[in-house]
Amino acid sequence: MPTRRKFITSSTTGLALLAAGRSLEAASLPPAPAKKPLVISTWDTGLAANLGAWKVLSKGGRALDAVEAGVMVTEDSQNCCVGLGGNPDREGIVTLDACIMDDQFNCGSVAALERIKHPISVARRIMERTPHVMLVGEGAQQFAVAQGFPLEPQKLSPDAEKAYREWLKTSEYKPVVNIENTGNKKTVGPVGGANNHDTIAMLAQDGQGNLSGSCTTSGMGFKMRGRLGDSPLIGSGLFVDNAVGAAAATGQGEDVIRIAGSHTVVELMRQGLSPKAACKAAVERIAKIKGAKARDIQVCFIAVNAQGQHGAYALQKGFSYAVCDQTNQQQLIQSEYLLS
Ligand code: SD4
Repeated sequence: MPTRRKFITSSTTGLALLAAGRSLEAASLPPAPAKKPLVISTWDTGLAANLGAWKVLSKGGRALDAVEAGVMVTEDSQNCCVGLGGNPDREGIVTLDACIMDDQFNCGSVAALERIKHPISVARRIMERTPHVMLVGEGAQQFAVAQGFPLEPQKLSPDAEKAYREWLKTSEYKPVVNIENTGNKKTVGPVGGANNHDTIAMLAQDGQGNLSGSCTTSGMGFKMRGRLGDSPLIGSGLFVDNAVGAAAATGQGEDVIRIAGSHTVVELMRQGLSPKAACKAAVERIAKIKGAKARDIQVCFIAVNAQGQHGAYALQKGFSYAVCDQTNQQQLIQSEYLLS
């Protein structure tokens, strides 16, 4: 039987790719012993984001600060994935959702936020400076401005502008799974689907063993105005219980919400499942609900338990998650998946 080691290749830049896939026995071996601190995040965009988080963690910083700093890297990038560079809704307006949760059940969330560059930081301010967990729309923007966040121009990035114009030709909404692995342009599908997965979710454990998580998104491209997915919803897009573990989701938000996905993964870890097994059980639950329609969507979970073991599982092929710890600062792991 092949060993786990044989499936790990390292480049000179230190990038290690663990090819997993359902068929590879190696990927079902127990995870390596925990190495604190640790940060994991969704898709290959997570590689750069993890380095942002690592700057905090490697200096002994808090997981909470790390998960904010990490996803800010992605929010800053003007690609079509996350933040103001993301794809707009069907009215042509970019609306952003984000949430953050620490090791003490403190959480903050912002949804349908317009013209603010760092929704994750607004979510954190809501958590720390208001009696509320969630602010949406105009009120969220007012709060952000009052807190000193600059109001950015209402303008689409060149990529989003192009994609939106293309989409307007048909106005058809056809999500295509797995398009956010930016390194693989071949996975980009037709207009109206190609840019429908637009999220980064991140989980970190700091040197003290405390967990935190963050999630930020422009939501699904060309969504109905006012549509929210799982990403700003504590319990769906993200959940952290420091005594048990943390989980986060990406993919078709509606189906993650249906099972309160991230909370479900954490509760399954509480029952003794490994992070990967818990993610798999949650994916299976969605697959069962969806029946034949499961083939039309993608959902993926990542998880870390209190012992610092991590894992992930996806409904369909193509999901990867990035891991950064003391030994591998840039590791991209291809997730196992349910449907072959
Ligand atoms: C949403 N879960 O808005 C998000 C989309 C996503 O990668 O994850 N994109 O439903």
